[in-house]
Amino acid sequence: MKCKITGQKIVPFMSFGKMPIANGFLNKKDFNKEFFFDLKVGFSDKFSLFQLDEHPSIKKMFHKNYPFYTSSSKFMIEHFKNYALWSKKFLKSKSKIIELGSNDGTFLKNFKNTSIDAIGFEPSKNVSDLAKKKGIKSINKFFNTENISDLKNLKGNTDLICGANVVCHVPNLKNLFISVDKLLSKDGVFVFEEPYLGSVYEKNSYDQIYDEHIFLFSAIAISKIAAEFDLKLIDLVPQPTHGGSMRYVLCRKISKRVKTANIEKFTSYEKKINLDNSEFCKKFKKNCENSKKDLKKKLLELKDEGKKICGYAATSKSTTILNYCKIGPDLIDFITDTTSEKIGKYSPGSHIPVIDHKLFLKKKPDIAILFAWNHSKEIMNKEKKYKKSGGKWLTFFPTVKVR
Ligand code: JHZ
Repeated sequence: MKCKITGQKIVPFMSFGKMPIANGFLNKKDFNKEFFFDLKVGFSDKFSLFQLDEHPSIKKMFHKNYPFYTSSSKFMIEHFKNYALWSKKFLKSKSKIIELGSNDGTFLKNFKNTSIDAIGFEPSKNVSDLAKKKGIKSINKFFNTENISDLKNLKGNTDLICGANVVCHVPNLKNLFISVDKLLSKDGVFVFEEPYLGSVYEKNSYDQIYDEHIFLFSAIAISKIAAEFDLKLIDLVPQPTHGGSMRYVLCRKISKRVKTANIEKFTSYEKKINLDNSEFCKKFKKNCENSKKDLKKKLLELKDEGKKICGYAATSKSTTILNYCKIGPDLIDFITDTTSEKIGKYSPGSHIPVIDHKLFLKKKPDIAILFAWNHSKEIMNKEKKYKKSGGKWLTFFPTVKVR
């Protein structure tokens, strides 16, 4: 395995086994031609960078029918509204903004009917089209040096380049940072929020590791990467999204913007738990293996007791859990979901039927595994009837619990 930045050799420290595309929901007729790759992870000491070894091509992952809509959660709609409000401190009345991976326009719609000129880059046609329908400028392309070449009026002129859950999806980070450099204004900022390695390690939420998440970042890793591209990390803002994310704020090295105290705070914390070097990897591997054993054991016990078990939300994350723990239709009868592209299909690799969320109560499951555990608050609120009728939730991070 080679570091995706330096090209230097890395020895992978663990494999989660053969994995399909996390969002590759499929029909029965396609089971025998399903794509798999070896989900191995490694750590580059030079950049303190947690990364995948192999991954499918980006075109295989982000295609014309990508089954994830940012607006599928009320919490995320609210989150992006607040993100937009927060980012206004970097903007002037006529500023230009570019969002990377703008999906269905949930973030950019907050700049509609303002004097701000906002454009999104979104490689998946279905979600990009939905944004366009809402009146949002969405370029249906990957964000890279080639695809930004036409944006003459944005060169050196963009005050905010931003994204959420996107930079960790880009294998060619070098090209991404070069593209940012071409577009960013002198005092502009590059802001992105991504699942945080510190949270993944502390909660053992290894389900953040799947094909699309090619990197898991920390403050130390981003500081080092920024320096490589003449940028500096000036602020860190922890976020509750996706089970624990971090918002990184970068600007040009020559900018007069100053670093906040959060840089030192999170850097020291990460050093304390060894996220700056590969020392933590051994413990992380052991934690994943234990978590896998505990979850499998609990499911087998519940099945022996004759319980009807289902999954709640066919998340990308659940693909890692189901395939790594070898959980299939023998243990889980079905998974309910709200996304039309997933309903009626089967879960990647594990081949569990995905059914419409509207059938959740009607099917009367005894146990529902909360795969969208990051949306727990929102889901517990709307599923009070399930609990009242005797249904139980199974959660698995940081430990397996049925309640
Ligand atoms: P959710 C996505 O991951 C994909 P996922 C992506 N690759 C990424 O990086 C991360 O986000 C950060 C369903 N659902 O948000 C709808 C219900 O059924 O945890 C979706 O299928 N009922 C861009 O997929 C799925 O969950 C509900 O009440 O792990 C979304 O899951 C809710 C709230 C969701 O993201």
